[in-house]
Amino acid sequence: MGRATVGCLVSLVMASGVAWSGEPNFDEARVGTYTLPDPIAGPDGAAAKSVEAWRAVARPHQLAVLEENVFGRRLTSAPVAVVGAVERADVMLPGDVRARRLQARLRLGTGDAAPITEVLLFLPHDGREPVPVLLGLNFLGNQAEYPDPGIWLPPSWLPNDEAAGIDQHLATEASRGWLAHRWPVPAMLKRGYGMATAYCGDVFPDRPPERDAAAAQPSADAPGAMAAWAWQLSRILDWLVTLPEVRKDAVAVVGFSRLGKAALWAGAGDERFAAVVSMESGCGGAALSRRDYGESIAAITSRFPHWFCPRFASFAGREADLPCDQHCLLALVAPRPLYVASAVEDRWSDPRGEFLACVAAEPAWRLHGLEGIATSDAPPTDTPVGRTVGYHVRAGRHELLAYDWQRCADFLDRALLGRMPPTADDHGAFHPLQAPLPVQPPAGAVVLVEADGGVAGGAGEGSGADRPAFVSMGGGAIDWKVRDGGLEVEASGRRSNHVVSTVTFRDADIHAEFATSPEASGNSGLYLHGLYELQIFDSVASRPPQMQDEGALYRFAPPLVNAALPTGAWQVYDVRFIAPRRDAAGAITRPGHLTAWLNGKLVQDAIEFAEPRSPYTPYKHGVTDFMRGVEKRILETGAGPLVLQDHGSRVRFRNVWIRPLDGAAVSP
Ligand code: GTR
Repeated sequence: MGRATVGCLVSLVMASGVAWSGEPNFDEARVGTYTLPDPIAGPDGAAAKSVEAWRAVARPHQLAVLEENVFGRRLTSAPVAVVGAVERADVMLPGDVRARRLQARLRLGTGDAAPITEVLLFLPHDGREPVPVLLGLNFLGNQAEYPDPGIWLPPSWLPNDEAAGIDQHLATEASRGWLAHRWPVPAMLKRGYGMATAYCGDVFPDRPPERDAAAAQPSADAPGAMAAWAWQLSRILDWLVTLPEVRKDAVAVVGFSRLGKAALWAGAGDERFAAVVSMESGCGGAALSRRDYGESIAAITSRFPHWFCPRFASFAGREADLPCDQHCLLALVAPRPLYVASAVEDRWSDPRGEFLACVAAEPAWRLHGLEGIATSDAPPTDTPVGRTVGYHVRAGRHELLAYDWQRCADFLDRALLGRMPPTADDHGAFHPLQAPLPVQPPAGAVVLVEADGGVAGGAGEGSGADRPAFVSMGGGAIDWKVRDGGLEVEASGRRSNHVVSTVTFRDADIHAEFATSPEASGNSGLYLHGLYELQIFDSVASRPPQMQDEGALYRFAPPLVNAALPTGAWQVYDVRFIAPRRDAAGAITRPGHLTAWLNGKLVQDAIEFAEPRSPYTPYKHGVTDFMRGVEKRILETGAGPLVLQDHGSRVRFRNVWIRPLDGAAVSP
């Protein structure tokens, strides 16, 4: 450690925050009325009438108002130097994504006191360089963003996080990949975007004592963490634009939550950022402060007094006196593309207030002859709107998910790169409900195993209308039994006593609840079409998780994060399976892809796969004539069964259902 940070450099001390004991308002009816300041007004209060007037007078004025009242003075630029050599490594990411990984230590400023930040950059390595890059800061160090043992562990102070394996304020091996579900590198690289990140605490550790570094009476507009993080982002940009692999005109700044606030402030002040993306940034970010809903100025400045300038706290309870509001921050992004993402259950961030700020910021784009968000009707859940200013509110809680990145990339494809987003097999968002267990099957689901472990249609041999949900490898009756509320694997010495669903499907959402058993390390699996195995395995302690661990798509990709639960606990998989497409000769014409959630965590993110790689598939190991016939039909129709695997362990299954996504499902 021993590094100076910007917190020290700016001698930041803030007046102690307002003690906040109020109840947040979550009642839309109690929000009240308010009047917003004009986001394109100059000091005389009159709206700019031309782009020139906005640029010369209104824009500098609006920036100054936000500096004085919310974020504090912007830090001045500083020379950036690479310390040591930039590390470049060619790596193969899950889904066979060829990538180049760059790591660099950047000294921001001169002298011993200058902070050093470590930048991690993944680039697609497929001849498409230079590429657009999405740059965002992270919460727990670069190593937590992606499970790659080659990523440097930062020497900086980290907040302790027991679940992430950080307990001495220092990065650990155990913390590798802990937040990978928030940073979907392979998926974004496949879309042609580079992904850059750095730890925010490299320049300003996120802790209130940081403000106690010096003077007792800081000026009312003294900068805080947001200003330091915005400065860090701009300095990283200084370096990114020197790289031949990076498109200088297409670096977007992105941030989630508190770091979304920082991304907005960075993008507002530094017009070299070609686009700005806020993910659930809430109060002090994209949400209007004048709306009394969710987190308030009183709440945020008392809990995080070090984030903003001291004057911001003085507006607690008198938001109407603020000479600006957060739509003024958004308006400073114009005419560049702006994307704002919210989540329905993230009421603390006020999703509606984030949408309304986009609407209120629109005059800044209109002044430029652009349309802005172009609607004042809040869109339904999971339905992105807007072409220059985009917005979505997805189902679910405060998190940063693959869905958010994918919709952000759809938006940037059009708004920044002028190209159409790929038309994927997109059957809407996939962030399944995984609690409480057992989860109620949705409409259209075909239940194979009931919530009590009973097997739909019974377990006996049958045909026609009586055909049971599963047959054995030989096509006959299964010998698995219902025990302790689950359909239990009848473990065989040869480890091939699998059960094969009689329903076949091509593209489908699959839900399976299961509990492992101690023998053979709780090994089992969901064999999709009998060809692609999602692992079931006792692997709670495996950090970072490996290819044989639970959550892995065996032989294709280890899980993004270890989401396994201990032996015997009921666990849950939800899988979106898009089968490969084949031509008449059986050759794959388009790879399949798969997204999987395990126990509430995203473990596979749009992983691509083609020909199966496991030597243990039921069409090889323990194969029967019946299974040869199943395999042949997969090649002919593209549709296949779900196979529950026997691997010598008495794993139990319950509440297993399939929801076909296309018309290719066949029920017996
Ligand atoms: C919360 C804070 C929010 C948001 C969030 C986060 O505690 O109240 O403003 O920034 O933290 O960054 O996770």
